[in-house]
Amino acid sequence: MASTAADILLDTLCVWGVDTIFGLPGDGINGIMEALRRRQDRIRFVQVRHEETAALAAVGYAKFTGRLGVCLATSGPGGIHLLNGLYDAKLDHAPVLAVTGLQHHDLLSTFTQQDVELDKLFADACAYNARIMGPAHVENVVELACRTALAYRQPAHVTIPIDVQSMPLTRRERSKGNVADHVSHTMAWGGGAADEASLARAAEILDAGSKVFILAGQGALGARAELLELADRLGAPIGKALLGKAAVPDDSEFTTGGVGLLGTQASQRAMKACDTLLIAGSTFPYIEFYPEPGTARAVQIDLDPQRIGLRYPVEAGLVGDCAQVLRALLRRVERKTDRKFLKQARKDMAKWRDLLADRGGREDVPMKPAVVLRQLGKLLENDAVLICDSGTNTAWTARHAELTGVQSFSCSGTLATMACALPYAIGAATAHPRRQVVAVIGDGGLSMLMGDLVTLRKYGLSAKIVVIRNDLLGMIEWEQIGKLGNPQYGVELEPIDFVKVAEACGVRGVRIEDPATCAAQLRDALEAPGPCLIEAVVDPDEPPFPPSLDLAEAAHFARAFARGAKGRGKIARTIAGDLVRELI
Ligand SMILES: Cc1ncc(C[n+]2csc(CCOP(=O)(O)OP(=O)(O)O)c2C)c(N)n1
Ligand SMILES: [Mg+2]
Repeated sequence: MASTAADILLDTLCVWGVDTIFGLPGDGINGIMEALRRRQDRIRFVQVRHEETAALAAVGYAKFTGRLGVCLATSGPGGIHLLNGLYDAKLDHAPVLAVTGLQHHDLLSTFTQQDVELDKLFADACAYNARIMGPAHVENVVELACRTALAYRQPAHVTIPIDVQSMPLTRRERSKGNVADHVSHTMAWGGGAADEASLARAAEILDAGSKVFILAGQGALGARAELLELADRLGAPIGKALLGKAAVPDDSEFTTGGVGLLGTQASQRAMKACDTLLIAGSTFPYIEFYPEPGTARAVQIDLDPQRIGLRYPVEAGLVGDCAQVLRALLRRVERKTDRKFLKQARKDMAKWRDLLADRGGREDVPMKPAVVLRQLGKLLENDAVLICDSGTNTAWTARHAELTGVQSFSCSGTLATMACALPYAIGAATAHPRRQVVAVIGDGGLSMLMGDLVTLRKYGLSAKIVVIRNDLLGMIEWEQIGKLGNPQYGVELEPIDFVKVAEACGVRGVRIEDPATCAAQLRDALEAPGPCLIEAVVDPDEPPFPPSLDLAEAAHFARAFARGAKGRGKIARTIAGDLVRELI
């Protein structure tokens, strides 16, 4: 029997090492489903309940493995549902391939049923985007899609008309120039080494500085030993962008933790005070948190030359793999005897750790979200995968869940989409069935895609889902009040009993309301085999901001309350800054 286009598609994916596809069937991909059915021994099809879950699960899979994440959706609405996940892949540089169906090749663009030209729709999201025109077109296109996604760490997309999927490849299908077997399936990577001249300039800049700060991002995730050695050599504290949280462990004496709004005061102080900045694999987007332009000399390491100088006027750009470039720098830079800057950062960090211990040890009821995340951090296994969603839950996780050992972490960093955490957990648990996978998610975010709790059950994925329940689109309320000075509007959520939802999906559910039992309940839930949903009922009035507000922020609160914002007394009591209490 001659191979069909769908057979060639899947055989090509197999050659590229794909063994897992997240998706949901539909009449626009039945040809591909049939080819999948016949390859169950080689490719695992993970059926999800929403195509957005499929795309985000593929992103999670790619982020936690470095391998190609693959999602599959039917023509029209199924494909459209993938889009948010593909943008997540684009913005956070995850290699993802989307495969979709199109209507019959000879009915396309005739207002036929589900006639959505998905290649056009995905044009902005995907680095490679192709419509397959016949069975002889499959191998070269799919090969290029896989290669592009991996090479550029971007989403790629291939769409195949439903009738083409089942067409066998015959000799007459080929055009003369499309010689059979003319493409290679060997993946090749760039050298990853920076050029000599830039390395010499970078070493000169780092040697000249007396207050060096290292900003580590996602690109530095594989460079832990090198970062720590360089930090020691230069007496330089390391601050971490959120996607770089696992670059060095939070308990290292060389890190000041996170940077930015979700970060620590120790990082902020060091980043603002440094005279030399080394940006290692980060394009952390909040430019206002960098040193004032002109106050620090800067060096940047990035795989992508396009990204050099994007956020700060660097004097040397080192294009290459972080670990390799850092090793090259280590061969060139001197050890600094002046350790004052590092000492100050350590002092600031010790103070910050005291504050975290205080915040995470509170016994108030309703429970403070920091209590949950602090305990959770302590209970994570040495190689756990930690995921968070978008909202105040991001702030609690970023600050209070300390990563140690060889734990991994990610979230939707740059797109910051809600609802990524459960799909990422599905992707991570599928890829790493023996690692502990824990996802922290807001009640708003979970309710968007919670049908996929049942996917954990269906595939026996032992992920633990921690819902931070505040019955609120928390982050938005704080922005309305604290950033704009407006009373809150449209942010209250009709309560959902997530324990019951989990149980209805065949997943164990646990509710934690009391800080006194939080640690023990979390431990039990994490230790129990199989998936589990942990609903942590928290104080909705706890602000996700740093522990002190500036005058402008305090004034926003005062203005919002003067204009009728609800919870004046309660919110004022929970805000650490005396300024607010004085103003309202
Ligand atoms: C898909 C999507 N819609 C809207 C937003 C804007 N947004 C950011 S955080 C947030 C609130 C999230 O609420 P919840 O999931 O309950 O988390 P919480 O802030 O309460 O921790 C919203 C609406 C977003 N980032 N993504
Ligand atoms: Mg919420």
